[in-house]
Amino acid sequence: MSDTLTGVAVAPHLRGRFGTPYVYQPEIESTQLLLLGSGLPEGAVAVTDHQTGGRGRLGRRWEAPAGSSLLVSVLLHPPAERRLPELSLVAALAAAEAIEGATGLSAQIKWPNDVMLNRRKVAGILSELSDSTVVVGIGMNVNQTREGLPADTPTEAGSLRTLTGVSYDRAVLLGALLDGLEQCYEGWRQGGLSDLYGEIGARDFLRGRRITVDGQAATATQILRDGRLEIATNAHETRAIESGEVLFAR
Ligand code: BT5
Repeated sequence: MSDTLTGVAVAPHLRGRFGTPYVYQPEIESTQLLLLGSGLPEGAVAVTDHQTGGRGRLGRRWEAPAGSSLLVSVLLHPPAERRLPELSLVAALAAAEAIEGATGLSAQIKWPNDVMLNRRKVAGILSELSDSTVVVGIGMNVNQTREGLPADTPTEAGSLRTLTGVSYDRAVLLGALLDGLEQCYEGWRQGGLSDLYGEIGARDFLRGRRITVDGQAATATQILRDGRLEIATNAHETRAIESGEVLFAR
C-alpha cells in the first residue's frame, strides 16, 4: 500500500484538473500557507504528510500524526455572485462522498464544516479568503489509531481506520476526493448550492437534534438552500444562522 503522497504517487489517481499544479512538502506548518497569496491557478493543490501548525477555524488547531491522514488545500477562484460561506458545505459534501466511496458507509455533514462517520468527526474543512481567491483546506482522518486522535475534543474524533478496522491507501482516497470536489465545485459554480442541496440535505447530521449554538439551546431544523442553519429556539421561533459553534446532545 502506498504510504506517501508525493506527486509521483498521486498522479496516477488524478482524473480532472484539480491537482494541477500539485505541490507536495513532507512537512510544513500548514498546507494553507503554500497556496494563500501564491498566485497559482484554480485547481492548484498543496499536500503534506505532517503539519507543525495545522489550522482549524478561529485560531484552533488541527492535529494529526505524520503520515496518517489527508492534509490538503485547494485553490479556487469562485465567481463573484456566489456566497462564499457555502464553499465549506461544498467541500464537506465532496469529503463525505469520498469517505462513502472508500468505506461503503454513510457519512454526514455537520453544519457548517465537519464530516461525521458513526457520530465521530472524521474530517474538517477550513475556507480562507485572500483577495478573490479562496483556499479550501480539508483534513481527513484516515489511518490514525485511537491513540493518534486528539482526545478531549468537543466532538469526538474518529478515523476511517478506527471506525472500520481497515487501513486505506491515501493516494487513492486523495484522487477520489479531488475528483469529487471538482465535480461538486463545478455544480456549485454554475447553479449555486441548490444544485447540490439534495445531496447535502440527505446528509444533514444536525437535523432534528437538540443543540447548543453559541451557548443558546435550540433544535436544529435543517440546513437551508442558502447554506444557513435553521434552528428552532425554545420560544418556538425559528431563525437562520450564518455561522456559529454548534454542540449537540448525544
Ligand atoms: C476544522 O476546524 O475542522 C478545520 C480543519 C481543517 C484542517 C485542514 S488540514 C489541511 C489544511 N491546512 C490547515 O492548516 N488546515 C486545513 P474547527 O471546526 O475549528 O475544528 C478544530 C477542532 O477540531 C479543534 O479545536 C479540535 O477540537 C478538533 N480537532 C483537531 N484535530 C482533529 C482531528 N484530527 N480530528 C478531529 N477533530 C480534531
